[in-house]
Amino acid sequence: MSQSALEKIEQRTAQVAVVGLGYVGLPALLRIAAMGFPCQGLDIDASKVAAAQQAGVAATTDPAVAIGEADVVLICVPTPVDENRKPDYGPVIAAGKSVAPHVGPDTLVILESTVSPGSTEEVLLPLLAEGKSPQEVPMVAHSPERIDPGNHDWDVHNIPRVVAGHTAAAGDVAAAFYETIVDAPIKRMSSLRAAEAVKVVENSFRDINIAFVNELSLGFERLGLDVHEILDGAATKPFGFMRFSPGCGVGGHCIPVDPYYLIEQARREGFEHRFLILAREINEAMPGHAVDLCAAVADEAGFALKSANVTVLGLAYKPGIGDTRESPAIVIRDTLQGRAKSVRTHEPYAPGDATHESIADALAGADIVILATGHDEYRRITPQMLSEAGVRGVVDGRTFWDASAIRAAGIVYRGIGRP
Ligand code: SAJ
Repeated sequence: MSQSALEKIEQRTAQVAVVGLGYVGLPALLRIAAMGFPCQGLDIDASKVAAAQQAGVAATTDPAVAIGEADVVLICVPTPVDENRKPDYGPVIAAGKSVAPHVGPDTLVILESTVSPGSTEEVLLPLLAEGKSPQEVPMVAHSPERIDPGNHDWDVHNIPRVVAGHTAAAGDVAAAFYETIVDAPIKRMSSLRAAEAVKVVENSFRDINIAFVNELSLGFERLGLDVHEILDGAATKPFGFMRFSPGCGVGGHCIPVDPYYLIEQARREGFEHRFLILAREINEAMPGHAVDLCAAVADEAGFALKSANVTVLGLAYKPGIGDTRESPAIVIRDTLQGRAKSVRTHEPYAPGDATHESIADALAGADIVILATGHDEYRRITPQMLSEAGVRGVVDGRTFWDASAIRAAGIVYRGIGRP
């Protein structure tokens, strides 16, 4: 009798395939290989396959090669939203179709992508079961990924996981698998839907709390209060408060996206998540507010935004990386292009996406500088550098610079949530 997937996992002889070699799949594949499992990566993008191979793991664009002998298959593909903010299951559907012909009753397929409650059962499982008798359908589980790009303290090896199977047996095998690759608690959830709900709740929690401090910023600008001082004060409370930072917007492929998976699913069931929707509206309005602050700075400095050369520092959605997906800085750049005389950009982690590679060149001749991404590289920009470049106004989108030092240099300063 062939060894069961559980026995193979315990002996680390289970063949593991990882579908999708992006910021989630590649670290997972490397960790699985490091734990001694024979494994293969699969991606539709040959450059991602090459990157995995260069990182020392096997990878291919051929599903038959990657999945053919697999006992465990992880699906780690994107789950974006479309231009109407509707969940886009295209990558999950494509991955399910590429996996389906090569899996059988002894294979465990785990969806790690962030999806709304019910999706593993309603979207993926039917694809895997197509053309198969009930006895031939693979085991299916869900364990939402929790990778935080750029975070060096927490990654796939030490982030706790939640997991559930569409059957108890699938859940047992999935939990056993994660217990071999993760040095952290693995929490069994009662159902696939419960496991799916955990992730969208985690990220919706973050989005609404950022919206809270962003809305406070808009109010405090009018009250002449510095929201950062207030939040620092509130953060001295040792319990019952979690500090978030206001800014020029919320980007990335998680926080501004995941709430829509819950909003749409609940809407289909007749419930309107008014609070989640409002939080999204507040956060999506922040780039526009940052551009309005550019106009306010121009007015105060005695010129019009439409005659100003503006430099946008940062295009990425968060510091220390070059990922510009859903980035507020991109919205700021594009909005300014319709309101300023010229717009130049700088992005140290994705120079090819920007107009200027050096900070000095990006600053030279700028009337207004807006800091949109809080890259550490921008900490060395001094009021003197700004003055010498001819800068007359600054909008600090991430509360990054010293307002009084910039004002002392005769430069108009406005910051999100600052007087
Ligand atoms: N942001 C704020 N204020 C904050 C925190 C973030 O404006 O207080 C903005 C950031 O500038 C960025 C966006 O929100 O534009 C998202 O920032 P993020 O720190 O949440 O970074 P992400 O998108 O990489 O979120 C990931 C998520 N990980 C997964 O989805 C697996 C999220 O669940 C994590 O909570 C987050 O990392 C984290 O904790 O760093």
